[in-house]
Amino acid sequence: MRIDRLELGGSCRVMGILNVTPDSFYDGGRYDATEAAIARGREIAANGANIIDVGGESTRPGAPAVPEAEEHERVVPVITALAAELEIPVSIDSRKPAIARAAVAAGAALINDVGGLRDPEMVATIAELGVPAVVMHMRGTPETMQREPDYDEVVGDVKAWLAERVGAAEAAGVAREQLIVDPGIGFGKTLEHNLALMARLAEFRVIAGGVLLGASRKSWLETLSGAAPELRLPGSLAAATAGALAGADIVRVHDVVATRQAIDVANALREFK
Ligand code: HH2
Repeated sequence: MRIDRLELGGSCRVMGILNVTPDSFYDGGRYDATEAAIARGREIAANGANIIDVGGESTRPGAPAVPEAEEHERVVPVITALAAELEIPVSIDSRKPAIARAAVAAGAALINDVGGLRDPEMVATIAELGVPAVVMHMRGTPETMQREPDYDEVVGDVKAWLAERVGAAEAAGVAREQLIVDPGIGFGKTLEHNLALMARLAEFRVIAGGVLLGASRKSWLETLSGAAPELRLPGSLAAATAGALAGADIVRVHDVVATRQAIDVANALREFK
């Protein structure tokens, strides 16, 4: 199974973000032309990423949905080029089963579903293709998720939701080890919710085959320290390092050079006997 190429287990992996969008909250508009995106993908690989996550639809709070044909046009040529050329696996960040399918046909080795496998068609696609997938927790949709998010007990609620999604996927023929769970930092959460999830990240390890943390440059860092997106690298490094020390298998980040060094330190500490 292609999950072998991800080589999960042992050390924490760095997933470099490549948003082929005009409107992503941090890198929107920088790589929305195909050639610029491919060049950025090469750079992410050369900078030491273990995985490249290609997305064609922003999921920032309030973001509108992108039509399928447009998302296809954004991501498929980039994935085709990078998957053919690079040694590291390419991942598709999409909530749409048809995009996930086209991306895998173009060479993607991992499906990153921020919709958390809520679409039965996505579950069927993953079962049929046998590729590993990230199951992320989100409250509502990007358009609605930050409207007064509320939980009984956020860590318990998110763990139960993810376990339920993993169980439903298993019942549809997906292997549990094929799935990587993600608490969805910033997706329908307040600062306190995000901190609780990060502080207790280790508890998510028993749910499926791995854990992913995506905290890079998100707005909780501004709530905590007043920094605008372009000034959030130090906080992002602290979050990635804390995640790796809590046992994250993958950290999803914008800044590969700096995060690579931080995660090398965290991995050395994890492995130190
Ligand atoms: N966060 C974003 C997008 N995809 N996928 C996973 N698994 N986990 C995350 O935390 C996550 C994700 C949002 O970040 P970004 O891609 O930089 O922004 P935008 O959605 O505006 O493109």
